[in-house]
Amino acid sequence: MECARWWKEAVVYQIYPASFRDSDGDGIGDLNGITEKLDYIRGLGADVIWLCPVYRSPGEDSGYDISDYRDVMPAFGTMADLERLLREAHDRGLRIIMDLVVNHTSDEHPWFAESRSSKTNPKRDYYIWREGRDGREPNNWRSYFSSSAWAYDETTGEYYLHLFSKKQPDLNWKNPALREEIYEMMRFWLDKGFDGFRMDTINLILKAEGFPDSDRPPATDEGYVFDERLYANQPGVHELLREMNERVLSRYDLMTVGETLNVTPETASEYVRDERRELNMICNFELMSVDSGPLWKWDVVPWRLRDIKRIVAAWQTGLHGKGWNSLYLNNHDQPRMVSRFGDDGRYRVRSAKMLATLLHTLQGTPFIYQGEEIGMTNVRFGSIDDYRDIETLNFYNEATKRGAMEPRQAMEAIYRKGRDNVRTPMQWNDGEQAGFTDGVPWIGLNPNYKVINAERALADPYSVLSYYRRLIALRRAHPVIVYGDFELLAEEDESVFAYARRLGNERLLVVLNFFGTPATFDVPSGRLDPHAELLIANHGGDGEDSAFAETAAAGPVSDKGRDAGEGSIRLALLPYEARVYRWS
Ligand code: TEU
Repeated sequence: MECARWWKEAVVYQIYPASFRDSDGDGIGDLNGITEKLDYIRGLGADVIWLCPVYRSPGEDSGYDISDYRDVMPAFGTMADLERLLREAHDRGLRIIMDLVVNHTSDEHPWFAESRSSKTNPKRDYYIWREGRDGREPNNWRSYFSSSAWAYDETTGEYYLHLFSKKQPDLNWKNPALREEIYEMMRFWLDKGFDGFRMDTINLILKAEGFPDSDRPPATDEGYVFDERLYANQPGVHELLREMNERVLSRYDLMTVGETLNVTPETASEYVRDERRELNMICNFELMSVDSGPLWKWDVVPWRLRDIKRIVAAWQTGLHGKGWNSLYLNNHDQPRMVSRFGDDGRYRVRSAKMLATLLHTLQGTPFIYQGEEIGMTNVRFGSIDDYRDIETLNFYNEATKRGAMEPRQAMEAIYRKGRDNVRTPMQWNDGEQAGFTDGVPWIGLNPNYKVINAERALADPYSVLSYYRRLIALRRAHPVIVYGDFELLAEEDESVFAYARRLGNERLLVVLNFFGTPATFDVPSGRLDPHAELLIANHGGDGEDSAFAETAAAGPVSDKGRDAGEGSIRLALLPYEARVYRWS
């Protein structure tokens, strides 16, 4: 049995401040805008907010390039606004975790200004500097945001490492003075009362010893190789996290979530097992790569349900009893879940609810990304000039300049995978600028706000939002959802994802039709009690199959399932239907 912790039972709501709510009409979301909407978040049932970076930043990578860790981005407001947000949140029983971005800073951070000024500056060693090799970069590493991971700096004639953009130099975590500054900065926020951290790319903080070349073939004719084996999970990273835990984290009652790249359930457990004293939970990417080809995420391939099942099951069973995971189907870096894994046309509402059912009936802490709860979708802007995200723009330039892709093809990839899909403004109502701002938004709105918006969702008992509220309430009511074990059923079934959860005598059966065609599912014997209660189902009132919807209302199994012989029960499922049964 897992030991109980508040952060295991919590539901997190992720806010991307620039796109949430603009209170002062400059077109950029802000802190006072978030404060305005706290009742909305509380009303949903969430209990923690993850605030994406709000620190001072030149905005090269939307705040993930920090120039002052102890100050607030002026476009978002002031320190007083942030403190008020925290107070108002706490008054409503909501906690706030901050984004901790300490793999790198902005190149406009004063530490970097000093570091680049001379080879003998005391802060030289806060970053990673190397001499070139034969007039080129020190090695063949490729950055996450295209091209070499090294940039040449004329002042001293050396290169610095940047795993992300050139304006995001990597910090040197081997330097104890640097670590001390970071721990001090963490205490600064925790002493203000913040409730923890989501730690950006935290398992990249040490790089492969000696910075060896990758031996993989280069992806492009530039010759640079993207090789996470050399960037992530390097020896020594656990010692550093234990030091951070000892010096800072363990002194407070916190929630800590490490964004970890290139981990398996096994390597992930090393970050989160209780006795390791490192982090509470991690966030991993395996599910997010099911629709990517081997080269990069822009090489979009269809996902297969069997991969989704295999990955979910591996994480559910692999970490059970060993450590905690976060659950998400989208975030500020990933496309909208309903567009990616569901159907954002005819079955938008039902498929969004089906995916939400998955998210909220697994073991782990669910993370909801703003707008997901009203079923917001990907966007298709007409021109590359409408896009703002650095990763997207770099990809477009690289792919089209090299002639590797036609512009149209590159745009198609962006429509599927680009990060701006989730960065369009939150759709509050069907009025001017969707109620996001009185000014001109910094990035275009998704034109579907007339139909998809929070005001409408709040008024509709059958909306995606109403369904999220019910799911969240179920998590509170039934410990089996949080603490139960997991068994994958009917692994081979090509359209239905089904699993059982169990805690003591309490049982759940979750059945999800993942596609837009009806399906039948024969429940393996013993996995559904004929007197089980239908805890929640996702159809009815969505008008998406009017002929069926009202007749197939909730009720005990015996009303709905037919006996498929030998004691097994056959369920007939509507397109994208989700059902959760419970008994004890
Ligand atoms: O993301 C880490 C990361 O690996 C991303 O580059 C991810 O692979 C990519 O966005 C998928 O498209 C974190 C932050 O979440 C992201 O917003 C930042 O850009 C990045 O770190 C650098 O700080």
